[in-house]
Amino acid sequence: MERTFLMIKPDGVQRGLIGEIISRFERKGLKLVAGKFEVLSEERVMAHYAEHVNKPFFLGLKRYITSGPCFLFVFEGKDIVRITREMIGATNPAESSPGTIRGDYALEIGMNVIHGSDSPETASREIAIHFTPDEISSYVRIDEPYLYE
Ligand code: IDP
Ligand code: MG
Repeated sequence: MERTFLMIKPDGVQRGLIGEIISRFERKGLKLVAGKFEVLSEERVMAHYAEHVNKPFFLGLKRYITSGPCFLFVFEGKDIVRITREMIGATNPAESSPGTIRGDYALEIGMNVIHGSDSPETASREIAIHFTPDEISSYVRIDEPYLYE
């Protein structure tokens, strides 16, 4: 089983979308194994968005992502990084397909509601930035025999 790091950004939290978004992943059959609510520290933002620190949009991104609490969570499942990125949709919500989270709930690239790791390697790195091992639960979902062949 693979894990991925997901985060509902401050716009998603303020707009009351936490439940809607988590439900989509739960209904798909993915397993929620960690979750917490917090305002990201400067240090964690720099680590999380290390690849973007020199981009022209970085200051705006940092201001946005620290403007209020985020909901950080980890889901587990087979091929989960690819599946969750598909469910999230393209980075720019104006171009995300209808039916994806960004396609259904957002309009512009600067406030696109949710973050999801883009590869299994990124997921391991991001989970380690935001969670300690004891914050992640291992358990069997009772419906697993009807989800995985
Ligand atoms: P991703 O979130 O789909 O992986 P990335 O290219 O990794 O997209 O960018 C990280 C985040 O930075 C985006 O989700 C978005 O919030 C923000 N971002 C990316 N490009 C722009 C931009 O051109 N203007 C403003 N914000 C941007
Ligand atoms: Mg990215």
